[in-house]
Amino acid sequence: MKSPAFLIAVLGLAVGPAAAGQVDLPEIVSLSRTASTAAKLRTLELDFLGSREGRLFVAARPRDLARLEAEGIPFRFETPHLRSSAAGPGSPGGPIGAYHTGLHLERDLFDLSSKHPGLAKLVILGESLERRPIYGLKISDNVALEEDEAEVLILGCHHAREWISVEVPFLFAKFLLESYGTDPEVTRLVDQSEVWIVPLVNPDGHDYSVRVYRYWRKNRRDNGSGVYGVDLNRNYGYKWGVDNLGSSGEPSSEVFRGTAAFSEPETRAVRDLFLKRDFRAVVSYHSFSQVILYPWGHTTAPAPEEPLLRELALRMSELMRPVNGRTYAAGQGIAMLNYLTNGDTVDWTYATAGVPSYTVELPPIDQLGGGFFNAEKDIEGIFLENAPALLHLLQWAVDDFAARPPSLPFGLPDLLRPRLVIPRR
Ligand code: 0X9
Ligand code: CA
Ligand code: ZN
Repeated sequence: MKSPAFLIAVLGLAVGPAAAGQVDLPEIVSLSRTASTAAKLRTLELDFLGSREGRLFVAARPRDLARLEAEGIPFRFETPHLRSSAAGPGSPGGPIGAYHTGLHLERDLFDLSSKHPGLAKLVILGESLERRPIYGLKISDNVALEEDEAEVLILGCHHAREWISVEVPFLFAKFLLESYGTDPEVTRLVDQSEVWIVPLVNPDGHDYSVRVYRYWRKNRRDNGSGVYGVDLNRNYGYKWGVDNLGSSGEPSSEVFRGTAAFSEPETRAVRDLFLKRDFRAVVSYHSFSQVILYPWGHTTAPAPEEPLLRELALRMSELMRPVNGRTYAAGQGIAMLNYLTNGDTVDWTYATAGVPSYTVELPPIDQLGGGFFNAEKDIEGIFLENAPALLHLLQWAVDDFAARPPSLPFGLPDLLRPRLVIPRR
């Protein structure tokens, strides 16, 4: 699990303009975690990846390595060890192996919707800063109709480098569509619900991670002075920027919140979909840590109706464990990850609609387990263990939501639900 040092150390790593045709590729290095290195890390603004067994792991480009040397901080190269499980090029699928690039995802989403015309509808929810479409796939019987059915939202890849978080939502869509008509329970659930799947919320950042800098996290907002990116998981509108612990006002920070809530077109696309629909549950996929997190992220105080949030999360975790023997710990953000987040996705969905909203951090559990690099051969297993959790949440939304309607006891003004028009292709 990530340590409290995360926020301290993630003070930002702006990737400056690469010298003509040359990319400054980072190494993963580890440093011993002492009081003096921790203090120096703050000032060095390194890209902190996680900690384990008294060592801090950072992605360091040559410039950063030189600084570490100048500071006399000893470090150890971990790249060869950690890259052994990296996705490599040349495998079937595309330029990043079994993982989807944005273009491959687009192709596969089109394929899915054209193979299952009555069940799947592909919608452009909005456009990224660099004008890439942000796709949502709606899955339901009579998909062209708006029926009064339980709606569930599944999001992936707010953070560019978390490639596995594209694959789980995509594979879940494929699974629902391919099991329809064969598996009676999936058929029942698809008949009685409308599932919205948005596998790639941050297409610009993802593309940058694929082509230029694997560790890119934010979107590609030009903040001026050669500094790029807003952390999309700090840009939502509930308690946005409420303190400098859960996000940063510093543009070069890896957790830069942007200049205003929903300043980014990518978060606006999710917001507009959410406000237009009537979701009963939300899951937003990230990596890594192997945990199920529920609100609040912005405070250590428990959310209203925490018992329901916890009960569902624990049940999801129980259903996941037998698949591959991996345990996803469940809890409130601060309890699991040891740091606060403000302006994150699920705090906003929970505050806005009062419905169970989860951040699922996919495997591995830590940096030594591979960090943001999941082996291609592990994609399927990670999907397979997440499927029962998603199905359980879908069952709850279909069967149990009405009996236990979550309320909004914390006095938020009931947000207007403007009739937003979803752009069509
Ligand atoms: O910091 C984040 O945005 C998420 N972790 S990640 O390493 N994928 O960046 C965690 C968000 C946790 N959210 C809440 N606790 N509400
Ligand atoms: Ca329907
Ligand atoms: Zn993330």
